[in-house]
Amino acid sequence: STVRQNLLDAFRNAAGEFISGEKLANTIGCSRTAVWKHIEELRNEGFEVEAIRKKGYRLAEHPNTLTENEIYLGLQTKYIGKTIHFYESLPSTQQVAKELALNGATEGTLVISDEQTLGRGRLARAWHSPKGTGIWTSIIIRPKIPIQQAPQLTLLTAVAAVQAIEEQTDIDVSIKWPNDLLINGKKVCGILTELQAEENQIQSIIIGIGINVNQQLTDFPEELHSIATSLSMEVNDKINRAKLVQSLCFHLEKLYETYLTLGFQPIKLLWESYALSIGKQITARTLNGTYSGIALGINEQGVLLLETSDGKIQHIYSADIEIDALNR
Ligand code: BTX
Repeated sequence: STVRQNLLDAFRNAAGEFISGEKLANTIGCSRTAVWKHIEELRNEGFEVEAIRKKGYRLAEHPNTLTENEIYLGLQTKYIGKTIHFYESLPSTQQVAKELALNGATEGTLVISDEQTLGRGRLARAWHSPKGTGIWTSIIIRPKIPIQQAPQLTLLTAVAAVQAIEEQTDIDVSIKWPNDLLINGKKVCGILTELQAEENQIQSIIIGIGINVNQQLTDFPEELHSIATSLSMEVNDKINRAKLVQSLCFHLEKLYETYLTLGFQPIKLLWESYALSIGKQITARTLNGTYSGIALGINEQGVLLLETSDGKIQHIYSADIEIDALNR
């Protein structure tokens, strides 16, 4: 609710100092009883709110949980993540975000679930999303760009996710075109972008992001043991998921603003600096066939350019790529 958000804003502005109940009621525009009721709810969620007579209230501790309030409290964005739809469990956040987008949800609306029972990757593949361990989120954006440029948003999101993970963990992450984030060759994050268009006009893009955060090896099904990893497994520590979401929103908004004002070029440069496959011998499996060659880079559209042994340049729009063993 907005009262709740205003309360969190007030605590955030107070930066750990006390605020009187009266002042809270005034800035929020509600009764002191209502303030008290919302503070009780925050306490039930694990926030530690100190109350001292004559001084008022102070937010002392945040819980290390993933809740709407916890995410909102540390958010440093103008619109990405400002509206949060949090769920304990969902089949897939993509589906909910799509429905919200069709019903006019504002740009930056974020859907996040503590668990997905039917998480999806590309081509209807499954995305394993166990409870309480990862970030399973879908974000709605509404860029006024031609449809054929939409894949650029996948690459932009990959850069944002790398920056957020590196900021929160100090781990080096690399990107495998187009949408995989890898740590030491293992997948830690996947991105799925889907768009809704009408008469050749983009209505919305749903950016789906899955980040493996606090899983241990046994949380993954057997078939993922050799290909997947989590941030926690890499740093041997628990990672604060709410902070990571905040950081993701922050970097996503910054890059998106850059993209809208300056175009894809600056994003392309950043993306290439994290990309794993450029200049390497790769194999690309597309729906129309398999191609092998040297990955030259991406073009202005975000399309992968592959030089095959006969010197021809293939444009790869969508594929699974493998970096050939000898030159990893
Ligand atoms: P993708 O098609 O590139 O990758 C899917 C493949 O990745 C699977 O076939 C499997 O081999 C492997 N995989 C499955 N789960 C995991 C995992 N947890 N970690 C590492 N590897 C895995 C990638 O598609 C796009 C994933 C997007 C997920 C987000 S989560 C929020 C949103 N909601 C939703 O349903 N999907 C998106």
